[in-house]
Amino acid sequence: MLAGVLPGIGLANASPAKRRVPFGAALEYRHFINDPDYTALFVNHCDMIFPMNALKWDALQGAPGEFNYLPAEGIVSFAETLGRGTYGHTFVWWNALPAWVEKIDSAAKAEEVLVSHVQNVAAHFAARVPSWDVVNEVVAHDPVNEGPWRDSLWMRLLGPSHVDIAFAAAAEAAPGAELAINDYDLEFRGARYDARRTAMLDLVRRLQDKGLRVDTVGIQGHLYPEVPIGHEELERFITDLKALGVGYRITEIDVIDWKLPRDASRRDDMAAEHVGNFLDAAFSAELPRSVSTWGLSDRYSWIPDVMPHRRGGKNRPLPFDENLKPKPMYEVIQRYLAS
Ligand code: 9MR
Repeated sequence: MLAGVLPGIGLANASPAKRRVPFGAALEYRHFINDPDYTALFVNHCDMIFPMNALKWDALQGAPGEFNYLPAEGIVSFAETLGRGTYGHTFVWWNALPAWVEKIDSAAKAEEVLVSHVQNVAAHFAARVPSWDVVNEVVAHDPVNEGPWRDSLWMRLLGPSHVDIAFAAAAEAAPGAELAINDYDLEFRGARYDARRTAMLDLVRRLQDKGLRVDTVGIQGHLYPEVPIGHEELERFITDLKALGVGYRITEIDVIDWKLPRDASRRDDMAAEHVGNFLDAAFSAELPRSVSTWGLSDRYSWIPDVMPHRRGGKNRPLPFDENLKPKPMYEVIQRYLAS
């Protein structure tokens, strides 16, 4: 069957090493369909394979009530066929909204549409997607000056209660699934990051006070080598989550290397070292439920579009290079995950 899906991928290669913590990566549908060598890398190295963009609102419900499950279905059933895990990213986000949603201008309509989106998507995948990022990036970028909640259409129309509404709808529609809050900039040292961790813990408590279940926090892990990891701060954050009965996953590792030296091998070493510092801090608090990277090879990443390398180099943010060869970052990650 696999050969039919992707010529050239043999099942003989299809069993990644045994790990104490599963390793996953986000896969963009376009590349899944068009680049079999790239997709084979996921087959050969990932315990979890999940849609990068295909489960976002704009991909699923581009027009009201018209759901397109084909791309997400393709990746989820690919993971299933291989016996790998998968992950649902994401029901509610400030970004990736279709124009018809952006035009909603009343709280009642916003709530109706949000609940029906969650119900429809959760019911479609039922138990096949075992974990969902119920909300993504709802903490303000800078909670000291603009927080604690991030501005979004949902925030403007429904206020903080949009998060409660999303969690209540997800708990009902996906009763057996793990329910997560996913966010970035939770791992660094500094006042803005302290405020983000505090806002996240407050958000978890808020949901719990309302009787809503939160199972995990996703720490994205988009790392900037010029920003130090807050070792003690991250450890404390994970321990505080644990005290609230909440676990964590590392969901979107990549290294924003725009300010690193041009020399590729030096850059790769620095990126790997930084990922190691991050994992060291997190793992010393508690093992995550999984560690995932945002893509797998430097061939495809969002970083060159948003933060291109400043000295004219090509960005090298991921564990495998453009030619699908493992880099030091891959070895470092596997060292933490190995049993
Ligand atoms: O990498 C993703 C890019 O391909 C999409 O165009 C973009 C908008 O949907 O989202 C990017 O992924 C983001 C993720 O969903 C949430 N955390 C930050 C990621 C990088 O921007």
